[in-house]
Amino acid sequence: MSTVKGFPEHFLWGGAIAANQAEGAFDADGKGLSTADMVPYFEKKDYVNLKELMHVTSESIEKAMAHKSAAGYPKRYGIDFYHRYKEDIALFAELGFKVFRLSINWPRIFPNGDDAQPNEAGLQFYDNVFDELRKYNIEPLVTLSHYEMPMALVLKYGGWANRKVVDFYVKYAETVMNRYKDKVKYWLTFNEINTTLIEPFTGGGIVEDRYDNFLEASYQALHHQFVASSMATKLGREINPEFRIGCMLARMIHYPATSSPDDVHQALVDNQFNLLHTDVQVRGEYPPFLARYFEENGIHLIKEPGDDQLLRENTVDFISFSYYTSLVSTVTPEKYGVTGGNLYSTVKNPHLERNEWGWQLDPVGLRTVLKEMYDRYRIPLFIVENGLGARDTVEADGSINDDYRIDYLRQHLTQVKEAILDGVDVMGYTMWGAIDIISASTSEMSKRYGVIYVDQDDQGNGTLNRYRKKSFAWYQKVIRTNGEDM
Ligand code: BGP
Repeated sequence: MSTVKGFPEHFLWGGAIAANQAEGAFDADGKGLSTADMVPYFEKKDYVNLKELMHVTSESIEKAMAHKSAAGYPKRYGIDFYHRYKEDIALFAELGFKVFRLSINWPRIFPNGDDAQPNEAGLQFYDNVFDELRKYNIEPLVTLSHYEMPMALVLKYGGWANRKVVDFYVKYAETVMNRYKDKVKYWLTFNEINTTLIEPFTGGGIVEDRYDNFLEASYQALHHQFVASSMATKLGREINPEFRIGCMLARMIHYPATSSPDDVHQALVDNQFNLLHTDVQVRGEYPPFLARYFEENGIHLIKEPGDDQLLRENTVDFISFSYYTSLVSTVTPEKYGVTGGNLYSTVKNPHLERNEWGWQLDPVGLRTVLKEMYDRYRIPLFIVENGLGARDTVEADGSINDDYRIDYLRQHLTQVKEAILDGVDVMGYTMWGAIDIISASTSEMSKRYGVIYVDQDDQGNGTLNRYRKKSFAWYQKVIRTNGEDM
């Protein structure tokens, strides 16, 4: 029984981005449209209270497709990482990154999803990025699908509810895992795979009005993603036994609003629905509670012979997850003025502050999540998203004094260290948005996460120049001292 003193010697410190929020060049060098390219064109979500999650219908897709010809995508050119990656990676190296999380933009490789051959220009771009990272001994941590499935697979096949998409994903995964087998060791199959149930278009490319039972279609899409993830995991191990392949969950821990047994049970239920994804990808089978839920909601999963064996025999090497906030469960939401039950319109936790977008700030929750998940699964854990979205101000002298972000990161990393001292095997930490990028939920620049500022506003005006925030030097010191000096 070893008693560690702090962060392990080879702790993977770094930062994370997603292709669709950073690269830009949404139609350059043969790239096809992704679902993420379309999201900004759907009805604006009120993200302060999030009264309404995004509902995507065939009609809204037609409008979005028509709109796209009218103007540059709100994701515009992201922060033009596509052309500026060398400059950005040099800054990550200056920070001392050991690892850098990014996604491969699936339609940059297979523009229509069902193309017979991959797009060489797309493959070459990521060769260049991985070569640049390795120049500085920075390990790439690659997400195969970060909400970027080819839009053509939605229009032609109906997205992940169609079993055929499993084969297109597996062909894509095999292509890139083979291509980069000597440059990339760490792979994640799907970003926040639980998004498929929360926002089925973003997570699964499925459209509401095409199904009588949309909930059933969402679980069918998720099943196909579990199968595809298992197939990619199996293939990856055959391509290179050195690969370390992980799942990725948006871990949203739920607390009971009161100590009433009903609220405590409701929190358990809400946590079960979040952890069912890691149950399948780590334990290799669906949790038993789902059978009753499926029966009560008319959900009949269509499985192919061998699916259960695939899930059982190809579980992941580690769990990666995003952590931003904790939520509150209660059997009486109306008592707290909460109507329309969805994920974020949760009960306010009286013990926690909220950021401008309504996300509750709960560093201790991260320690709890780490300990609870390690108890449940006993495999290494990797925090691949954690950070504070905020409106940063550039002072007259050019400084950006984001002390609030230093405070947020310090508090959360302090809790990570506590969890490690409590015996949890934590592989690494890639703060979300190492550099300012387009926000996923708002499609704007003003919700900034980075320790590197990018000069661009919500209308796409600006030089795109990069500037070190106050948090840059702080995070550089944390990495240099392996978390000793925070
Ligand atoms: C997660 C996504 C990331 C990132 C993050 C922050 O769900 O995996 O892509 O965007 O949320 O969210 P936002 O950018 O909306 O503040």
